[in-house]
Amino acid sequence: MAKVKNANLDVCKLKEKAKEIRISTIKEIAHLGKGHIGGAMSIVEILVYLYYYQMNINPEEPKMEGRDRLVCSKGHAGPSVYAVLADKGFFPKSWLLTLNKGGTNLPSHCDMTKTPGIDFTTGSLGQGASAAAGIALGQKIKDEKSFTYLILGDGESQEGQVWEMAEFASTQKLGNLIAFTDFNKMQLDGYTRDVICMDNIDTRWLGFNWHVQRINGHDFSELHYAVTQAKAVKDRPSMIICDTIKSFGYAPGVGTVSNHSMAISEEDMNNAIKALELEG
Ligand SMILES: Cc1ncc(C[n+]2csc(CCOP(=O)(O)OP(=O)(O)O)c2C)c(N)n1
Ligand SMILES: [Mg+2]
Repeated sequence: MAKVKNANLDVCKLKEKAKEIRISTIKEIAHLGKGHIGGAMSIVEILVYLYYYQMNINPEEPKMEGRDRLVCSKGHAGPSVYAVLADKGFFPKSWLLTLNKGGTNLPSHCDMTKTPGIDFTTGSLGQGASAAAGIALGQKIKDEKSFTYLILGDGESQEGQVWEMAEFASTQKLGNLIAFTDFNKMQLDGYTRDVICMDNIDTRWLGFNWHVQRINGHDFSELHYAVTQAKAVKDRPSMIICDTIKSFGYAPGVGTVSNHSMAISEEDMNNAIKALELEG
């Protein structure tokens, strides 16, 4: 994958932001005691690139007409989405420590009726895909210049609903729909390869006539190149397959399939934050 040198793309700043978002995410989950650390950590760079570089949004007016939308269809990644939304100013950062507690506005899975900045409620895997295609079609009918960004899990992509959406979105020529697959090779309690193998995921999307790219999902230059290419394709939706590491940045979860939802103690949290800060 080509890397783009763009004077406006400050990779150092984005990396610093990704580290901050990881720290906030770990704190949220540690405060609750347990949560979906693995899948939240693997999409941090995708979220940071979109929210801090690409998306036209307004935290003062979360439902602004004509805004870009993001549907995190793997709704269990809520904690890292919330860390970003709080940092952008959609709601006070103090809310982060209420994650999934009684009366919270930040449930474990994304909920558009509770959290400012969440564009669609997700958690039932596959459904966010259809919602995103519907939103993108609406934008197209209204002749908006905006984009809909969709984040799918690789385990989630075993859902038949995802492929129904794939067919629909290409038939409708939704050039304004840009999807990412968080290809971290793991799902709830095992390797994706051992459940329904996704090794041919690129050719599957190509088969549904999507524009397909494959990148390192933790590399901001590659993300920038891929999204720039995707935005230029007007007659087809785009899929950016992101090779990622589940639990990236939270070492106790890396390399183990028990990283889907983990207990995080105060000591674990402090060690993880220290490790991230030492990274430089
Ligand atoms: C329709 C549906 N079936 C099952 C689940 C339970 N579930 C939650 S997360 C998950 C695994 C998803 O794997 P993947 O999409 O790879 O996401 P990752 O864990 O890598 O973030 C499952 C099976 C669900 N939320 N929705
Ligand atoms: Mg996965």
